[in-house]
Amino acid sequence: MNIGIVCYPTYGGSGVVATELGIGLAKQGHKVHFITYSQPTRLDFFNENLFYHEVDIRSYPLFKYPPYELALASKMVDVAKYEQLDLLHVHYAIPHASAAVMAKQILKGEGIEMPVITTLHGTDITLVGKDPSYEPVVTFSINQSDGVTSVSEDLKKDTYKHFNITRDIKVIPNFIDLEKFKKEHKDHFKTAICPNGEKLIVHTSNFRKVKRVDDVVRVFHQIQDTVPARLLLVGDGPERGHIENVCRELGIIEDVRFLGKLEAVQEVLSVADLFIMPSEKESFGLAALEAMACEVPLISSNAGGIPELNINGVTGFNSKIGDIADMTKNALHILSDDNLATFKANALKQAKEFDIVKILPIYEQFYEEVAQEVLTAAQ
Ligand code: GMT
Repeated sequence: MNIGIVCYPTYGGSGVVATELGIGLAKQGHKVHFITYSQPTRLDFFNENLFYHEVDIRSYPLFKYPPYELALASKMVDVAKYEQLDLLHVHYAIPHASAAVMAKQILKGEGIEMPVITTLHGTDITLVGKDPSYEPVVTFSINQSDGVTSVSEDLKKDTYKHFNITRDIKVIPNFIDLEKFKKEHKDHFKTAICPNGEKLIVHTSNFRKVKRVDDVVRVFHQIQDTVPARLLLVGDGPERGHIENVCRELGIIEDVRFLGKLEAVQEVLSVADLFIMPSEKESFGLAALEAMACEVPLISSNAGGIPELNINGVTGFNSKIGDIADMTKNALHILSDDNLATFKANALKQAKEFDIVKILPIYEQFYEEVAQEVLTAAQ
């Protein structure tokens, strides 16, 4: 197929999923056209089936806010027509779904039927989307899409709860490339960070409030009362400065390293003993899946779709949001010499359920079904 993919190209789960999906589809022989405002982060190599179309945003003194959605819709029309797309797949509802619905209408006026699939990723529903400033447009564009997917059962449930949705939502979970995310032998790295055999705890996120990085640091602080440990914080974002202050106040700054936005996060995960994801909201938790693929067990909150990934008592533990005492107790259980190897093995086993090799064909079949339905309805 000839597929147009629209996503946020920067760091972030939805952009990563969209880009890895496009790369996977290209390897299967599909032609994939990314339509975004800058080159997706992981799209930094040549493949004969991958194309990139940059959205051109023209500003004008009259515009206080340049109308990105209009420029995006125009670009979608252009690419759909001239590259003869079979389908547009947009990731993250705002503003991609509404721009796609507009592009679809424009193309229809020119006699071109363009199937539109929208994938809901999380905050486009649970945080931003349900805000009254966006809700009517989000509802409209979900209902006007020809196919809708969500990355977990929980996100699907939330979507039906918060919006007046009149169509089916298919759950297609996040996935992982196990060739890329696997435990590597980086023992020298572990020795450098944990010279006395300390346990290594890792958290990766975009450091937004919703990630509750405070809780990571507080759990780590309490773990240290019993087990010598080090904490690596990967990523960056608005809460970073505040978290540094919390580490200073708790007197643990010497045991915490801020690594910033790392491209090869699997190298760090390869030497980790535990991953902490205490999020307030989390539709799926791709960062946790990446950790599990590198054989790292999980301490998490029970928010959103996390329990669909982290099986309580098997791959790690889920606690109530903000229950630092419970998270600490569970972390110590996992880190004990008797249990760690089993939890690590279970984490990898569960990650294999989300192997891209299993999930990609589900997308391909969904594309075929939706495209066929649109063509049949138009005849
Ligand atoms: O977690 C974020 O803040 C980034 C966000 C995004 O849209 O890029 O991630 C969301 O989509 C990911 C991919 O589907 C999911 O794995 C994350 O759980 C989800 N984040 C939230 O729901 C907070």
